[in-house]
Amino acid sequence: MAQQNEPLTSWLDIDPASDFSLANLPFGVISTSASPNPHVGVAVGSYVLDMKELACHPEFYRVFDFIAEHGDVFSKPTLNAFAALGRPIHKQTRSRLQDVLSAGNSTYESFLRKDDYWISRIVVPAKSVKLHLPVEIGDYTDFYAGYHHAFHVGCMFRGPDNALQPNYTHLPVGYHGRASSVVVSGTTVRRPRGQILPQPPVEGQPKQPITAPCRRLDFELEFGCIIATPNALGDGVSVGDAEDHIFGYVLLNDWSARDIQTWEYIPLGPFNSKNFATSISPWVILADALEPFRTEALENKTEVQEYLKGEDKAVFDINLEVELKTSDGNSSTITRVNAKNLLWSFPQMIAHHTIGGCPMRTGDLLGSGTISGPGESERGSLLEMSNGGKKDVAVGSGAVRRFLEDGDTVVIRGFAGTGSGRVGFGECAGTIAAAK
Ligand SMILES: *[C@@H]1O[C@H](CO)[C@@H](O)[C@H](O)[C@H]1NC(C)=O
Ligand SMILES: *[C@@H]1O[C@H](CO)[C@@H](O)[C@H](O)[C@H]1NC(C)=O
Ligand SMILES: *[C@@H]1O[C@H](CO)[C@@H](O)[C@H](O)[C@H]1NC(C)=O
Ligand SMILES: CC(=O)N[C@H]1CO[C@H](CO)[C@@H](O)[C@@H]1O
Repeated sequence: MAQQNEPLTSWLDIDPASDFSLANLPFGVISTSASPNPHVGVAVGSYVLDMKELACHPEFYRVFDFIAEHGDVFSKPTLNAFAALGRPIHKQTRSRLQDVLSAGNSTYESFLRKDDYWISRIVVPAKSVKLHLPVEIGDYTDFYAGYHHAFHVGCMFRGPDNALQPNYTHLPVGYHGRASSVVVSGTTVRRPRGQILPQPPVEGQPKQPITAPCRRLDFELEFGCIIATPNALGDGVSVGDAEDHIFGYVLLNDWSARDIQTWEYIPLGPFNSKNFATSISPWVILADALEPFRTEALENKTEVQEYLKGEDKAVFDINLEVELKTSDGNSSTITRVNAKNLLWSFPQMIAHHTIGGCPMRTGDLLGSGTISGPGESERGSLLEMSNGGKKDVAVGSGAVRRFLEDGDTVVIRGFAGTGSGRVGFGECAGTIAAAK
C-alpha cells in the first residue's frame, strides 16, 4: 500500500481543487514586472512563492539552514543549481516549506505567517507571474515505453500478429531527441516544413518526395522526467540507484510530423519529424511529492536482463487528459488515460540509458513515450485516434480532425490524489501557427 499524504492545510487560502496543494509544492522559473530576471518560484494554490525574495528574508538561513552552505540557488534563471543539490535537499526544502505554510504548525509563525511585509514580497498572485523553461536541458531522450501506443501503431504498420518487435519487451526503446527545441507550455508551435511523400504514393512508380508544410501534424501525450544527479562517463546507474538521480516530473507533448516521419524514419529513426518542438509543463513536481502515488507498471511477461530488474511499484497513478481547443473557441476533452500504462519505468530507462557508461547530466530530460490505454477513449495521439488518418475524430460542436489544423491548441493536464492531497501539474499547452 502506498503511504497516504497526511492532509495538510495552509494559512494561505488554497482552493481544494487546486493542482498546487501543500502536498505538492512544485518548482519553476518565474519573472514578475517588479523582478524581471527569471528566478526560482514555487506554486501553491493560486499563488507563487518567490524563492529569490524568500532567500532575502533575514531569517532565511536559520529556517532553511541546510541550504546555507550551498549558496544562492534561487536567484538563478534555471532550476539546475537547485536540482544539482540532490534529492535529500529537495526533500528537506519541500518539507520545510510545508511547515512554514502549514496552518497546523506554529514553529515558524513569525517567519512569514505573521509578517505582512514579507508576505507581500514573497507570496505573489500566480496571475502576475510569467513562467519560463524551468531547466536548462543538456540532452533530451525520448523513450517508447507506452506499451498500448506502441501496439496500436505497430498494428497500423505491421498488423496485430507482428505489432511489436521481439526486442520491445527486452529493452526500453528510445531515440536521442533535440534539447534545443524543448519549449515551455504556452509557446507557439510553428507547423514544420520538410520532405514528405505526396499522398497517395502511386503503385509501381519510384517514390518522389516534395518539400512542403507538414500535413499530418500530431501531438503525443507523454510524461517527462528530469535528472538531478549526474553520473560520470563510463559509470552506469543501477536500476536501484536511479531514483536518487531523479529531480522531478513534468508533462510533455512530443509534437510529431507524421508524414515527415514516415518518409525519413527507416533506417535510423525519427529526425526532422520530432525536432521542431517539444513542449513541457512549467512546474516540476519533485520526485518525493509523487511517492504516495506509486503503482505497478504493465506486466512484462518477458524475463528481462538482470540490470533491468527493479521495484514492482515504479510508475505513478496519475490521471492524464488532453483537451483540443479549436480557433472558433470550442473545445473538448479527447483523451483520458492513466500514466501507469507503461511497460518500463524511469529507473529502468535510466539503467538502460547508462548501461554502456553514457553520462546523464543535471537537467537532462527523458520522455516516457506516448501514453495510451487499452480503451478507445484512451489514445495519446491523433495518429491512433484517426487510425492512421483514415477516420474523423470528433472534437466538439460538430468539428472533426484527423490531424491538427493551424490555430488548434492542445492542452495536456495531469493530477494524482484528491482534495488537500491533490498533486497536479497544471497545464502543458501549445497552439499551432501556420508554416513559414
Ligand atoms: C513543525 O515544523 C517543525 C520545523 O520544521 C517540525 O520539526 C515539526 O515536526 C512540525 N510540526 C508539525 C506538527 O508538523
Ligand atoms: C528489433 O527486432 C526486429 C525484429 O527482430 C529487428 O528487425 C530490429 O532490427 C530490432 N531492433 C530494433 C531497434 O527494432
Ligand atoms: C462552436 O461551434 C459552433 C458550431 O460549429 C459555432 O456555431 C460556434 O460559433 C463555435 N464557437 C463557440 C465559442 O461556441
Ligand atoms: C515495467 C515492468 O514492470 N517491467 C517488468 C518486466 O518484467 C520483469 C520480470 O521479468 C520485471 O522485473 C520488470 O519490472
